[in-house]
Amino acid sequence: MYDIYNWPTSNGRKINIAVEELEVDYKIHPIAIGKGQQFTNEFTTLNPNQKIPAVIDQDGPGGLPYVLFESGAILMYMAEKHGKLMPSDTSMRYEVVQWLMFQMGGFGPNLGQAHHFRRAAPEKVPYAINRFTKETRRLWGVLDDRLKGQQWVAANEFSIADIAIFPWAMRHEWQGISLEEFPNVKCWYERVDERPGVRRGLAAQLPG
Ligand SMILES: N[C@@H](CCC(=O)N[C@@H](CS)C(=O)NCC(=O)O)C(=O)O
Repeated sequence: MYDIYNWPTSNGRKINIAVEELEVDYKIHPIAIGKGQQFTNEFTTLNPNQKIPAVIDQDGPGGLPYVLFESGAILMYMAEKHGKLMPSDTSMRYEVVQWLMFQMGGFGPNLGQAHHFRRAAPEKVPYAINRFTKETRRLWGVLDDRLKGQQWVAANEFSIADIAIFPWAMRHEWQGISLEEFPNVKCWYERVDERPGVRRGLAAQLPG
C-alpha cells in the first residue's frame, strides 16, 4: 500500500501512472502546491526539498514504512519492488536508467523552465524564452531520433523511462512544440496514451 503525496503536474503524474500500470494499492493525498502545502512541516518531513511527489510505502524494507521523494527514485523503487516496468538484465536495465536520467536531468528541468518563461513569468524575457525553447526543441529532437524504428524509449519494452517522459511530452503546446514536427515521438505518444494503465493514472488525480 502506497500513500502518495501528490499534485497533478508532470512530475506528479508519473507516480499515478506507475501505480496504475503496476496494479498496486495506493491512496493519493493532494498537496496543493499553488497554495503552498509543500512547505508545511508535515510535508517537509517526507521531502526535505519541499516538492511533490513524495511516497510512503507502508510495506517497505523489513515490513516497515519507507519514505521516498524524487520521482525518478520513486519509479525505480516501485519497478524494482514489483519486478515490472524495468528489465532485470543489467544492460537493458541501465538502458532504462539512462533514459530515465535523460528525463530527470534534461527533458524535465529545461521543459519546466520553458513552461515558466513562456507562460507564467509576469515579465516576458526574450533571452530566457529563447534559451529554454531552443533546448526543449533540441531535446525533442534527441527523443525523436531515439524513437526511430523503436516502439518504446528503452530496452524494447514499456518501462519507467516511458512513464517519466510521457507527462512532460503531454505539455508540448506549452513548449511551442507540435507533435507533427516529431513523427517518431508522435507514434510513441499515441501508443503510450492508449494504454489503459496510463489512462487510469491520468484520471486518478485531475487538475485541482
Ligand atoms: N526532481 C523532482 C522535481 C519535483 C518538482 O519540481 N515538483 C514540482 C511540481 S512538478 C513542485 O513540487 N513544485 C512546487 C515548488 O517548487 O514549490 C522530482 O522529479 O520529483
